[in-house]
Amino acid sequence: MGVRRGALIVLEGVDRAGKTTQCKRLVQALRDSGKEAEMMRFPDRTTMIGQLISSYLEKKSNLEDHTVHLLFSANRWEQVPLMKKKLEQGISLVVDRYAFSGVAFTSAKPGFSLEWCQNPDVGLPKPDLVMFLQVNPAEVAGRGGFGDERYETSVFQRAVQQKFEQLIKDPSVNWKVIDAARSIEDVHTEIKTLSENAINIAENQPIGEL
Ligand code: DGP
Ligand code: NA
Ligand code: NA
Repeated sequence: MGVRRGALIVLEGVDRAGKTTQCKRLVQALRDSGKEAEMMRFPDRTTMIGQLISSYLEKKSNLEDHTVHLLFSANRWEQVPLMKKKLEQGISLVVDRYAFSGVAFTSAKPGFSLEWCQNPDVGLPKPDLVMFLQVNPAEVAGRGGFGDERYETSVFQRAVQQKFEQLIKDPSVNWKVIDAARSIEDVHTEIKTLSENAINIAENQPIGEL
């Protein structure tokens, strides 16, 4: 038998839920316990497509809404060969946002159905585990204000939150809802346990598709 594959682990949630902090902590904890793990994030602003997205988010350029949706999806697709290679080498990937952010953020705009938003991501590697970091906007008010990027307003973030609440009902995805209003340490402990279980299960299963 070959190498056991790694698990594809995704953290999702609205802005300021603590995803980036928890992704970093999780990768470190998995490595400390002898597992191979790497962090990825979407959008990946380092590629050519990612630079178009970054300029749009920084409001340095305007892009038509369908167009930007397809660019975010393309930015995930361009990493698929690398993701599959790493998973097959036994490296678990801890990913800060994925296709669910794509659907939640675009479908929060007027005139976009969930189905239209999901289509471009159909066929992407399916996460073995998606943890939704749930926060009440009032509870994270103390984490500081929003930045100046596009989408960073409380009205839009509430609409995104509602879309995520629809998405987490999809039983074909292994969603776990995490109460992210607790301390960083408590949230980390739960995320680590769920991730270790997902890694153990994934190694005996083929990589799925969204
Ligand atoms: P971050 O680098 O995680 O702060 O994400 C940048 C912003 O882009 C954030 O407001 C969430 C949003 N975003 C992430 N992925 C997508 C996507 O696929 N589509 C859209 N429309 N927005 C996204
Ligand atoms: Na952000
Ligand atoms: Na973040």
